[in-house]
Amino acid sequence: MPNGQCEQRHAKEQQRMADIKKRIANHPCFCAKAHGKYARIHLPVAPACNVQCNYCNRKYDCSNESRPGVTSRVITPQQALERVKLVQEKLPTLSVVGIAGPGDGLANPDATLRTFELIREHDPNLKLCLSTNGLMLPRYAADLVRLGVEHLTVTMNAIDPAISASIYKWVALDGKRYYGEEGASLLLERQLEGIGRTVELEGIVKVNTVLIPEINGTHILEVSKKIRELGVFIHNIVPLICKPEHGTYFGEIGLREPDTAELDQAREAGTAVMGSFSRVMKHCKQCRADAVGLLGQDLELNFQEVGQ
Ligand code: CLF
Ligand code: SF4
Repeated sequence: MPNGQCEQRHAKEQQRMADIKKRIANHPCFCAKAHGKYARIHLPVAPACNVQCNYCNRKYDCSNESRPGVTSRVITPQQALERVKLVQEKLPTLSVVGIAGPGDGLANPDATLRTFELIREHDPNLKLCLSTNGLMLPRYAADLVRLGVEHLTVTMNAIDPAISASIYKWVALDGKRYYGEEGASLLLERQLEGIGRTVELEGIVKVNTVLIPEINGTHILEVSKKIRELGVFIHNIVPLICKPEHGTYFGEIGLREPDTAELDQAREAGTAVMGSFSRVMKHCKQCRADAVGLLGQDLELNFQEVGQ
């Protein structure tokens, strides 16, 4: 590429980063500096899921963003709106409304989109945030951005279907289940397409990757490289949580969790690829699908009056 074009491209990317940094300034997950100051609420409106991760037990919340062992009661979009209004009265630092399960938001598109629509009409200043496995993102990226869902998380554990095939038992699309590498390739293809489309539409994307030392331990760097190329803003590498009592496939076969040194090492390597400290998340609390409050300091609120 000629020098002039290269400089132009670099300047455009710098401008994009500066713009993203402004937009994430009060998002406690996307911006490390914001996490002690701003709170989020998760609305558990999405019970179903369209993939089966081997570290997940469907009795619990989506393990892509939560620790197994806690469950959320599902609520309707209207109840979700009432919950947000109630929390806003008690928590003036509330800046983000997210949907993170207990299944996958986009496997429950009607409830998820309706909830975002109601919250957007109620208060245009609240940031809207969705966490998804990405399978249905190509179909809904435009709807999400149109509704003002500017913050999107896609859980992507590998960019090689031969590796992902050990992580996902099946992937279901339009009424059909796909297994092994076929399912893994389908998921990967759609994750890449969905992320690309969201970035194109100026959504801000985070990728979560579950560090499973015996499966993707040496591969995560490749995920960082790929997502940086796609324009993803931040990489969140979280540890596999896997105990026999969680009733997951990985728990049953005794797959080990990473130790702190392995997690630190993966995050450091990711930082080198992503280009700066602020582009690898290190403060994730793997919170549950109905969490409310500052990260790591969840409030115990009684929601009886707004539909348990
Ligand atoms: Fe929720 Fe996720 Fe939005 Fe944050 S959580 S949907 S991006 S508002 Fe945050 Fe919780 Fe970690 Fe998720 S600490 S599990 S990264
Ligand atoms: Fe479980 Fe989430 Fe995976 Fe679905 S995407 S199987 S809810 S961890």
